[in-house]
Amino acid sequence: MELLNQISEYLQQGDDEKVFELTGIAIKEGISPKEILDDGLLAGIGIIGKQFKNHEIFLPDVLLAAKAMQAGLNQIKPLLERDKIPGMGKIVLGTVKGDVHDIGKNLVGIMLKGAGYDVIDLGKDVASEQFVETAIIEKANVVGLSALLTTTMPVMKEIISMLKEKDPEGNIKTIIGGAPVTKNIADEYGADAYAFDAANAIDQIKLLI
Ligand code: B1M
Repeated sequence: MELLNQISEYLQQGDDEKVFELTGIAIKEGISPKEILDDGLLAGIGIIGKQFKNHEIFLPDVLLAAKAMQAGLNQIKPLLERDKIPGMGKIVLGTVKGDVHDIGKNLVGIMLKGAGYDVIDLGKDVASEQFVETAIIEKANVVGLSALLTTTMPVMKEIISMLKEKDPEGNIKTIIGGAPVTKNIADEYGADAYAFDAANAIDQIKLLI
């Protein structure tokens, strides 16, 4: 669809104002938030990822595209969250220490809130101790960890081990995700679950609680 292609194009150009405007128009035209997300925003950031990998663009381009992605996400966020049914469980969520990638984590948070979960989002570049302390103090059901770098992925293992020490009964479950993470890695790190995307995170958390 032309409008969604335009959203993807402007996102790749890093034009956050245009992405914000066109996402608003798409909503008014009745295009579903899922379509806007998949065929507009995620399509655009996916191309940016490939170009960056192939050294066709540079980090500042990726930063601008990420800002534009966030502008679009902000528009569809209320729609993704609107069917909230409270009381499903409490999730402590964040991107691990050393990692500032938060778009995927934010998406997981938005979808979880929309599915009725109480989400405590600690943000990005979060100290391992903060995940563990918050989970214990808040009596969380699940700790959700995101990592986008192969170098920060092992931090998730550290957090899972710390949590197992503080909560030997295993009342607090763990779920991990992010582009380099796989089911095998989740098993190796001792995580209770792995999710490949935001929708799958909800399915997995439903099984955990
Ligand atoms: Co960076 N970056 N980046 N980056 N960046 C990647 C991840 C990279 C794959 C690009 C590439 O080379 N192709 C590469 C990592 C290579 C590797 O480790 N193997 C990379 C690199 C190298 C870097 C820097 C080191 C670059 C540099 O400085 N030289 C640097 C690191 C900074 C740091 O963290 N310390 C860096 C910086 C940045 C920006 C700041 C410019 C920006 C991030 C802005 C932000 O997030 N606010 C950025 C971006 C945007 C990307 C790409 C292009 C896009 C990531 C993204 O947002 N995708 C990315 C390339 C790529 O992934 N294709 C890349 C969209 C998002 C919706 O998907 O995050 O995968 P994703 O989340 C998905 C699933 O993974 C899953 O659900 C989400 C939704 O479906 N998921 C979970 C995620 N978390 C989950 C948690 C769960 C469950 C599911 O449970 C709790």
